[in-house]
Amino acid sequence: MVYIRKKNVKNVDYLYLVKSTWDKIHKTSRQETIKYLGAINNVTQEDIPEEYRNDPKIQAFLLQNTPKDREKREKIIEKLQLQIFTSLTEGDLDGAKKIYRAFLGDNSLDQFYEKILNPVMDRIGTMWSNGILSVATEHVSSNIAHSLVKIIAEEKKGRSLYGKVVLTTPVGEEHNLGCSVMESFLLTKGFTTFNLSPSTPAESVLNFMKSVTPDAIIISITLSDSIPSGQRLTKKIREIYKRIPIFVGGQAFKNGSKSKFDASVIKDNDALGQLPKILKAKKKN
Ligand code: B12
Repeated sequence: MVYIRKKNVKNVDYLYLVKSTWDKIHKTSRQETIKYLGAINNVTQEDIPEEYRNDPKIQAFLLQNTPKDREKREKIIEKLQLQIFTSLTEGDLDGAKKIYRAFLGDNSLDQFYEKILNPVMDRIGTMWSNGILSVATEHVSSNIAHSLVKIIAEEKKGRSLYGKVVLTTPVGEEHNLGCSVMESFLLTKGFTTFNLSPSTPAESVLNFMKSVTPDAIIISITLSDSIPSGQRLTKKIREIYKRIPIFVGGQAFKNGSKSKFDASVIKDNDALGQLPKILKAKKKN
């Protein structure tokens, strides 16, 4: 395994490319410096020997640690996006996991979703709608993305501290990776989640709510055609739960839909990192 090590000398971080190998005889790992890379602010991708340059772990480290120059940062993100695009479209869950793990070494989970996975799903959708990708490839990609998010949710589950959140999509709305992504992120932030998506009839949501008494509801809507169904679901929940915080959001609101909901509509699709704060603030009120 190859990674970058930081050494601080007189308040300046210096980087080294290091190879770690397992010494079978002494049953210990050995570190060997492959290359001294220089002071952190001057290191670029070009300083990394070509055979290691595309290693997701190295990319992720550079992304987090040498981000002063925007252009460099964008190049690294592009590379990681391309790598995860290949894993998703080729049905390679192990490859996708490797990229996620490498990225998470030095970056946060919401960054992984907002900078890597979501834009790639967006690109896959555009390529599919332009006839560049087949329906089958789009389905394979979406299934791998779901499996990846499920694995993340399972391994990242934290202690339950901040209350119970129900996530769902209204009837007719089959897009539910958004709910799974939000669920996995909220789990890491100490929420208990119940993901009822996709396309849950209002009656089932209400019955479920009776049994778990949640603290908040999140409704994700992707298609603008599903907005009326989302409004009906919100209305039915409100008839019984007058004060429960309901949050509505998703791609259907990307173009500034003015549809009225008896709920908080969150139009910023990049609000993932803010979501725990928003939920906690509502709980206090
Ligand atoms: C995968 C996919 C599918 C899969 C869904 C599988 C599944 N179980 O989810 C399948 C194959 C079923 C599918 C079907 C269809 N799809 Co589709 N699909 C996609 C694709 C490629 C990815 C969606 C995705 O998972 N994104 C990643 C997730 C994580 O992002 P997200 O949902 O936006 O969620 C994030 C944020 O929005 C936000 N968020 C979401 N909800 C909420 C709620 C709150 C409260 C908050 C705060 C935040 C928030 O946080 C989330 C995490 O960061 C998109 C392309 C794209 N642009 O996204 C097209 C896309 C959405 N699909 C599209 C279409 C047209 C369809 C179909 C109508 C195709 C057809 N003719 O059959 C059907 C409709 C099915 C239905 N009735 O719902 C269009 C929609 C166009 C439009 N604007 O209306 C898109 C944009 C593709 C395109 N470019 O044309 N699709």
